[in-house]
Amino acid sequence: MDDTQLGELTAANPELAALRDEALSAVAAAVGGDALEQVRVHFLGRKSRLTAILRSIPTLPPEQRPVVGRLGNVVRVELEALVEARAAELAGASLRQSLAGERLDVTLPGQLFPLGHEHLISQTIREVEDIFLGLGYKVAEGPEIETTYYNFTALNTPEEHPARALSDTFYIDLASVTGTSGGAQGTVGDLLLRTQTSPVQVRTMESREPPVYVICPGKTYRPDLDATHTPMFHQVEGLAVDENITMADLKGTLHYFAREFFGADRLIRLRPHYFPFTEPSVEVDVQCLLCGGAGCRSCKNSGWLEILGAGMVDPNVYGFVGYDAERLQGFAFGMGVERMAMLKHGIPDARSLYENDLRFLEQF
Ligand code: 2NM
Repeated sequence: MDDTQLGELTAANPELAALRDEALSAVAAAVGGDALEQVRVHFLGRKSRLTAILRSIPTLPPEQRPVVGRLGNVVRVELEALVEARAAELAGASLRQSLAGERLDVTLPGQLFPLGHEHLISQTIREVEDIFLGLGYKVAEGPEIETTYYNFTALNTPEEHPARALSDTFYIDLASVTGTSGGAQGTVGDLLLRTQTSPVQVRTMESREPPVYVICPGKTYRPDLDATHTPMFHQVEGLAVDENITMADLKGTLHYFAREFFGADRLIRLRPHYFPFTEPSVEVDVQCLLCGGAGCRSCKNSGWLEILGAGMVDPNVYGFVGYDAERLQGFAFGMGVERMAMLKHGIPDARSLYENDLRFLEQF
């Protein structure tokens, strides 16, 4: 409302002019949404004096009616706009206030969580994998619950072999698991926790054509518990099947591995041994890591430490997987990961690997 209109209004209806003045101050003075709403109802509501004045126009002297009617509406529209503007102003202020109060300093240092790392056994598996991946081998994995066929039979291990004995193998009693005698799911004694990872190699040969170069890392299970045995342990087994593979390839591969894993200049030696799945079979020793071959307590004065078993795959195994034993030769080897880690790091008791004592595990 400009000054001319205000003069006109004051002359025509001083009460309305005073009311406008009062409302302007009240709106400006309102702090907070609730207070502003009270002001709005008081000056613009159905029971307000402004509404009463506008309603009473018909009773006014005729010459006042158009002026009060016109200027009364100007006042109403003016006040409504003012209330709205003040509401926006108050909302902005309250937002600014809460933003200031709740401000986060994102540059403060965070809460530090102690960083973990891979278990020594996982690290060791990785190390062995890396060495063979560098030679072109692939990594293969398979089930930890196996059948006697894959764990023993297809590995040329006869029914009466002592490795199959109850005392050397965790058999799974299906009756105790399913409440039945097995039935279609197999007879009790057919399932076991694999005692080696070689069943993975049998499965690999079943599903792939040669040449095959794989290593099979994973958990294995045998009922032993002492300073050098835990009932769950890890193996990495390797298998190479191709044409024209000889024992010289096996020796060269394992010598390379021993130097990569234990350090340059390490010598290895092969001693005759027996495994059902390889013929001939050998056990492989590495020069003692402590005395270098001179003889000490660690190597029981022999100068050598046994690290793995190996051999040329028995042709009977090829018969089980449908490979041509006349055309193909191959070698296989298997190592205990716990044993490798213990030798490399001078760990006297395998059980300490699985006691979850961080004072021990954090050393590696
Ligand atoms: C060993 C020692 C010697 C072996 C044999 C095979 C397969 F599947 F080719 F017959 N896999 N692993 C093997 C051979 C494992 O572990 C001490």
